[in-house]
Amino acid sequence: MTGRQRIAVIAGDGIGTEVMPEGVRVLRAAADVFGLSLEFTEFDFASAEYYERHGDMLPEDWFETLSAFDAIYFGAVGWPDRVPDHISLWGSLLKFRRGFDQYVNLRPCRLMPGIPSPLAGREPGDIDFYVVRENTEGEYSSVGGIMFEGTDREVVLQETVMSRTGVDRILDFAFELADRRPARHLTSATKSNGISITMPWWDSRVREAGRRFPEVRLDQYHIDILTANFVLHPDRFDVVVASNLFGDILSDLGPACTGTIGVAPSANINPSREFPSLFEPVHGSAPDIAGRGIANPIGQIWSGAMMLEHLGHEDAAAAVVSAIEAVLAKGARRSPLTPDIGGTGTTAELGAAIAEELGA
Ligand code: GGG
Repeated sequence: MTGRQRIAVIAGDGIGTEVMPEGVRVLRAAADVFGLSLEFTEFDFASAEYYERHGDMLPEDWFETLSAFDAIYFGAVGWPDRVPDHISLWGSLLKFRRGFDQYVNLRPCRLMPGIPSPLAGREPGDIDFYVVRENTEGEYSSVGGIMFEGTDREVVLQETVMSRTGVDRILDFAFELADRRPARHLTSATKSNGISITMPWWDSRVREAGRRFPEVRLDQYHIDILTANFVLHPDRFDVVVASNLFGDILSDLGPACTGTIGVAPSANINPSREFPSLFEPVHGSAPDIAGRGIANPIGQIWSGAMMLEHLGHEDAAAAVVSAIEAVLAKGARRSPLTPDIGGTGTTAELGAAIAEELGA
């Protein structure tokens, strides 16, 4: 038993509000089984509804409020019919990532039992890699502007920002992760022939960092051929590191190769632990299926397992992942799998089956 740990729960928008209760259900079950003291506090901000009421995605004191927590458990944000997408994202999730210096976005990509890969002949174990995405700068910069707006001379400019501190620290994290894994293989994604200043510079920082990790085999790819290789040879990857935009794209493509993005988790980590880290599924709010109770809750639940690990509960985290695998392995005839993975189950039924598998 450790001391009480406080978790801020922000369901957000769309299917975020449907998968989040299942994530919390499984975390409560894990807390019961492993004797953990987890306290959950729900917040309604970072949602279209909050924006419509307050004219902003977050309250003014969001930073002080959330700083008091040990971790943030997040659902999904975005409802383009109600709030322009860039306002919802920049007004919430990107503020958290930057404000809490969560410079690592860690996204595991694993072919799970019971989920047929769209790639022929792949079995669980064949696809098992991490995407390490730089999370605070890069192409997601707010540096730029519009001149002569609304006229036929309109000019639009947005810069990519790469700092030595920002790039070196994400590369170190990726190399350290690769160094701890049996394959000891790191792949770096850029586009250095076309993007001729920032990307060759990233490449040179990768080679420099590589000298500090001589045991790690380093590959450097252009992003275009790398995406082809994700589909053709996903078994060739172990740890993949990329800029903010490229990492975002790769971490949707990777899980798609494993059958569904619905199971993919992510951790937005502040490695210094000065501020809370944030755990969220890779998927967005999917307004097209919101309200139907059919969203896959596994990405949310697996993100909860990553949060448990971050909070020091490795056994509980491993048990949650094993429970997910066990429920999936039974297949759609014996488990209430959601439609994206071939079943007819609901979000709540799948969440309950995983909690039950934990033995709570
Ligand atoms: N749970 C993830 C989520 O809500 N994603 C919305 C989105 O557009 N995210 C972009 C990003 O992760 O940078």
